[in-house]
Amino acid sequence: MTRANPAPVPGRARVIDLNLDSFPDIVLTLDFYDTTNKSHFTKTTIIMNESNDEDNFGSLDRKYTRLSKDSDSPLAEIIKQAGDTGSFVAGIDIDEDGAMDIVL
Ligand SMILES: [Ca+2]
Ligand SMILES: [Ca+2]
Repeated sequence: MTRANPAPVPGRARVIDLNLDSFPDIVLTLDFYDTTNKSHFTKTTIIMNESNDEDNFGSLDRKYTRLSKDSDSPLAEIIKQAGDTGSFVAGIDIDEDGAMDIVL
């Protein structure tokens, strides 16, 4: 049996400090099934773990905000690049320059 599409991904969650603020952010990759076209596709979502008290540096009061793909944040590029076929997101310093790189 051959598949026209890649194997479906039921859903993956990665905990990565994307903006390197020492607080873990969450990247979700979820699988969906299009019954009309009978094909799977994925959506990638980023949940940012942000300060809820900007006036007090170091405050542990946090809030979770979904990052829009239309955001001005450079991290929105992850969502755009993942498109509807992304199945894996990882953060690793591939070139060992001290800055995290993203693997899709
Ligand atoms: Ca973070
Ligand atoms: Ca790097």
